Amino acid sequence: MNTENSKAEHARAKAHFPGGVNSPVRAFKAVGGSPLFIARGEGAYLVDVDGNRLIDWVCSWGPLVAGHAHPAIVRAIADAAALGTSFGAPSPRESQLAEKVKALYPSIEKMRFVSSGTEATASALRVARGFTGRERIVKFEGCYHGASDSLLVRAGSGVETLGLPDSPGVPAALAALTSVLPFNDVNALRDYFRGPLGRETACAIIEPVVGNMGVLLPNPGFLEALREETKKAGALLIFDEVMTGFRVARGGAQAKFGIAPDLTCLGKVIGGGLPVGAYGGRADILGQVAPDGPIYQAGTLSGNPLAMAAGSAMMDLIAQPGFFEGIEQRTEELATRLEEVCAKAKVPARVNRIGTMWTLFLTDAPATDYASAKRANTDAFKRMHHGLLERGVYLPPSQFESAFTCSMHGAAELDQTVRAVAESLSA
Ligand code: HOZ
Repeated sequence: MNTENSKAEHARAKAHFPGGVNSPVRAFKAVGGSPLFIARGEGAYLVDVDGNRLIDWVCSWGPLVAGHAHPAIVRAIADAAALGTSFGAPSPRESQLAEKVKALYPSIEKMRFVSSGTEATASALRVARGFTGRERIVKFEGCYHGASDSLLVRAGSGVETLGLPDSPGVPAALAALTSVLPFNDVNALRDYFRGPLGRETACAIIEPVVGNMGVLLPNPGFLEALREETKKAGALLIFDEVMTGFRVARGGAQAKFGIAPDLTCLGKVIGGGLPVGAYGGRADILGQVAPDGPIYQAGTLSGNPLAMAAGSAMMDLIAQPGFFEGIEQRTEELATRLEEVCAKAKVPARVNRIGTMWTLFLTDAPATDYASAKRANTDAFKRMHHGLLERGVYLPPSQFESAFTCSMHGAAELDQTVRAVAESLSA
């Protein structure tokens, strides 16, 4: 595989950006080699600057449920752009998208658009603290909620991939207000919320299905216990569905597991590939946000008309009968076939899967939490990742990230991927 142009672009980018990238996981540090620089996306494919065409299982880390450059989304963006790219004033497109989102997320009575998932979770924390008058928060080991200070404590995604789960620069006083509990451990969360810290806690924030340690599923009863214990302790429950929203199910993990959080964070898919985030939930809580209440949060590009138009077109696609189910069914087929080829190659592996998200863990034991996910064989993953690139398949460049299926992944892409995994493993 010729990657001369990508290497040259990486060298050029290193002069401008730390690691030559604008988000750490993209640098391929966990798998080695030079990151591919992308020239364009076409449906289920990425085309790099050397002309290599690869099946894309990253899908921009989740947003591209309809693949790259879907005509309906491109048209919506172009039509909106022709009418002005930003107003700094409200426009009807914001309510249009909010109505479509709320129809699928009934726990969201009121919401606010922001420009990224990180902004959504950071804002939701402030709102939870302002509403309850408490400062302590709880997060779960390996969950990643964006790169804001309070949440960069024992986090997943890039910080885990790079072995930096507690980042320098986060004030110790702030980190000390974040309690970390193990994912899937009902006893630990009961002990915590029934103990003295429970009554000081503003909120628990969780990825109800973890996407940022690779996909980890909640054990039956775990989310239910979290809902019950937070309520009893007077703490709010925040579901970070930035990744799981419209991916675990149309209505996210909260629809799949039938649990109503107090606040929800969304991002990725609701922007249709443009930068958008949102937080929302109970009307009495959102009623405390400025200008209705005293908790301040604002943004120049919040509710941006291009992003609203792209998100709205994406919602229309997702609402089509069979659209989501088709992607989910192909994800299930892929997972089954991948487990089969791994077993045939005698490589210990598990595919964790839900909705349209999946992770191929190279491990001989179930990955159910931070500790068990960390037992995966990252050296083998690294070799497999390069074998796959050679065979035209682009997986997330880290064992600890989710892969994503889109509506453009069809039988041919599944066949090539399964064949490439089989060949890479035996090589
Ligand atoms: N942290 C994102 C996935 N968990 C990756 C963002 C990016 O590099 O684009």
